[in-house]
Amino acid sequence: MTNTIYLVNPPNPLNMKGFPGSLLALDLWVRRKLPDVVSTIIDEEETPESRLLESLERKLVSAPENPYIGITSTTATYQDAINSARALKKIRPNSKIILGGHHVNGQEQVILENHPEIDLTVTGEGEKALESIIRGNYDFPGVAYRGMNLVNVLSNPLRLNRDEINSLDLRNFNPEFQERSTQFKEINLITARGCPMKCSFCAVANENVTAQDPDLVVEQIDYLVKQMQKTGRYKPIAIQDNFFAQSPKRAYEIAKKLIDYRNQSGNDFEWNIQTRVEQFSDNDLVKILSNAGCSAAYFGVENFDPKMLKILNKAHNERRYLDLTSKSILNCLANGIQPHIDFQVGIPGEDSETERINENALKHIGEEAREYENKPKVFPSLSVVYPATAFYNSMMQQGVSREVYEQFTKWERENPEYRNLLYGYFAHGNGGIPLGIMNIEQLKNGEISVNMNNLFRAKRYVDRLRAIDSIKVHDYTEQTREGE
Ligand code: B12
Ligand code: SF4
Repeated sequence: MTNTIYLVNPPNPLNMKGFPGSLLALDLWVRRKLPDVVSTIIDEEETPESRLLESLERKLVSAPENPYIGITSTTATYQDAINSARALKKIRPNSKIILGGHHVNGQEQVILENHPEIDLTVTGEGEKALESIIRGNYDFPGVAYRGMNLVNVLSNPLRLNRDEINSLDLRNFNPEFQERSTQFKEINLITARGCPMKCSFCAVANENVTAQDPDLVVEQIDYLVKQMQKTGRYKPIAIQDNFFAQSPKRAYEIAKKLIDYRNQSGNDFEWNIQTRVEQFSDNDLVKILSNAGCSAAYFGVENFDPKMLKILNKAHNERRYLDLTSKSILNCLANGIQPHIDFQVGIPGEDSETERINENALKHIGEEAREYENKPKVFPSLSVVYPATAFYNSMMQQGVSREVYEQFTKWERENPEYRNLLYGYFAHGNGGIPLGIMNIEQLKNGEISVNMNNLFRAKRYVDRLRAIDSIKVHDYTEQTREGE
């Protein structure tokens, strides 16, 4: 093959917007490891379906006959990624098209069987796998192709080590696309990968954390602050690590270094994080993070009903988890950090008792928040099943076909008005299967059918949460950002 790789962000008409960090990291890795290879990023996020072919044709006009083309895909953009692959194969029939990203994990065989336009898939962290493909070696952990024994695809392929994660320094990302990675009114910064917890619904669970050194975190923030000073456009920096305070020691260290940096430079800036509640029950940690400029924390609380927490496998000890949740929210309010509560509705097994428990818990939080200026903000989302999760395995055991995402993502893409019935509450989990509001028997027979009673029950439930005093319930039709 050639020494050319194109890295494509597919159209993204229906989900939260923002340039994928994956392509910035892959592009930097290729430029570093394979200096003779020309890496070009193509961004089709805003391209309407009807203009996709024409747009790609224009961007590939001087491409060789047989380039490598990598496309990134979440479950939410899967259909658009496949459409992009079809268009690209039409334009360059001799290209090798590689699909990577969260949707691929566990779906390699289904994708390769259903889509001749995809030549290779990459599971998990893609840097080393992509390097190996470009070097011509496809027999590499995480790489799958038609004709190989797909049972051999490693579910947990080679991950980057600490030095390698440190080498993915945002200051060296492609500047044009780094600028586009600014989502909404925030700038994304990723300083760690993985999460060791095993939440049943989560697409990034059960992997040790690999994190950048605190000094590098501060240097990257310094760079972003100086960029903002140059352009005069000030935005909070969103640290998009799955579980920021997983190591409280590292969180303390970053906070201390940022306080020194602020004092020495005189620069003022805001940043926010995604994390779990447990570590935030330590008021000293919350205080020092606040002093370092942390203005908001997104907690994947998910639910206040111990029964649901068990189903979600959210905590080892549900009662203790709920105590720590209350404490952490209060610590945030007392220290001027805005607490955001990610919250799931429509979990299979949810009943009126669950609704009552959650309404009461949120009322109680509202009452406690009354004396503070900040009000906790709740981000409701419909519980969904993503590939390569414990929920996925249980959905398979119930008899749903492993091809279900082929049908569901297509159906969802063609029926966007379905989300409007929930006024955007579908939000976080686009593309995933909202098992709690589906007619399961039909789903098992390959038919996509929403149980309207369950859908409207979920809507009424969220409407009641919206009426609670002193908490704000987010409306996803006004886009801001996603939670943990
Ligand atoms: C920042 C972020 C966003 C940003 C940026 C989007 C993006 N695509 O990066 C914004 C706010 C825009 C966003 C939006 C959405 N997000 Co989001 N987001 C994240 C978050 C927190 C970090 C992503 C990131 O940059 N990671 C760092 C990079 C380096 O890792 P990576 O993306 O996994 O990429 C690596 C591998 O996957 C692989 N890879 C990826 N693409 C490719 C392509 C090729 C060719 C190869 C070889 C390899 C490869 O190699 C990469 C480098 O190792 C993740 C959680 C997470 N930790 O990944 C959720 C996550 C990706 N988001 C998720 C969801 C659900 C959404 C939305 C659907 C929300 C919504 N309702 O609108 C949309 C979808 C938007 C889209 N374009 O797909 C889910 C996806 C689950 C799934 N199975 O699809 C995740 C995993 C969160 C979760 N735990 O459930 N998101
Ligand atoms: S939901 Fe949060 S805590 Fe649970 S596995 Fe995912 S990232 Fe980790």
